[in-house]
Amino acid sequence: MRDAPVIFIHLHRTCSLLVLLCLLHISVTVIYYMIRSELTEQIVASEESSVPAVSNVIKTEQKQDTCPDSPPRLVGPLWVEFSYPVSLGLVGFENPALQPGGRSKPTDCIAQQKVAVIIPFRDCDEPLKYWLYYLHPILQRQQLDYGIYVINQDGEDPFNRAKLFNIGYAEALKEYDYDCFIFSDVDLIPMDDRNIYKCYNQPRHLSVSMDKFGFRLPYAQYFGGVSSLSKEQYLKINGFPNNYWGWGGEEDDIFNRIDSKGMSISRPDGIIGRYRMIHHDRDKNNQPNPQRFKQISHTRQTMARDGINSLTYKVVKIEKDQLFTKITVDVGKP
Ligand code: BGN
Repeated sequence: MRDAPVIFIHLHRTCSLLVLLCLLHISVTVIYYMIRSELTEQIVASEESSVPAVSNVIKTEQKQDTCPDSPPRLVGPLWVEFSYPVSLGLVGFENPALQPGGRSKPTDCIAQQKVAVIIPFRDCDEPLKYWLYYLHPILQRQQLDYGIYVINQDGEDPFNRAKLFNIGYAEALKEYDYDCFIFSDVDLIPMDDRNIYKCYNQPRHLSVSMDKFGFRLPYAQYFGGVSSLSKEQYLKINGFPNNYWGWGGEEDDIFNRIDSKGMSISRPDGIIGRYRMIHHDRDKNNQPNPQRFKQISHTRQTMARDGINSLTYKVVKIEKDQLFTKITVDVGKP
């Protein structure tokens, strides 16, 4: 028992030594990390200060030219058929570079034009799948900076194709500085990728040779199916009419507008301009518009007050799919 204090003193000393060693270790570690973080900050700072020089070099190396008039990857005539099913999943898988909303632009050159493709729509999911399946690869080969806008008419009132085009124009411009607009039916697929979906120095009619018309124009002034107008050409004619409810006549009104402003129609030749139409049930709410004969005879009087300057509508929903932007709209009533 006499030894107990001695043992206690020994223990006390050993513990003190251990505590001291521990403190020493902690201090050394803290100092080490402080010095290390100081050094890292200096390295990062010196790297940051050298960033502009490095990115300048990269920028100079990556300076891109405008894409050529004849895109190099075009293949010409295309095999187009609708006998096998396609899914949106397949289209996404085959077009991995697409950005949300069905956007794409060339990576190796600067696109000549920024193109919004406007598709009027109601209850036609099947044709839309084929349209996306065929058109996305074509538009990418054509080296366009483009986006796809599907404008879906809400409700059961008669279909208003031309007003949906106007809405597509207005909505697309809210998103990007487009300078060219393609107005396309959902069921028309080009059979040749040399039929370039861009704008020309006159309003363009692209679907000149459709299978349903025996691969020829139904009449010389026909402007239906697929067409393109630059922003400038579109504004010159005050956009499209808003009052053609149901089937027929609106493209004749658009032709009259173009004609009355002294512009002409540009077209590809009958081989490059070939199209296949996807067969589908006609919208039950798209009966022939009985007013159309009277309406097209007055285009020149009505066009200044009926068009993009008088457009009213309500957006019901905007959906961003990987392959397209779908905008559901309330277009009002006849
Ligand atoms: C025309 C229609 C177009 C239609 C083409 C092709 C009219 C206006 C009165 C003559 N025009 O006759 O809307 O796209 O046929 O089907 O009906």
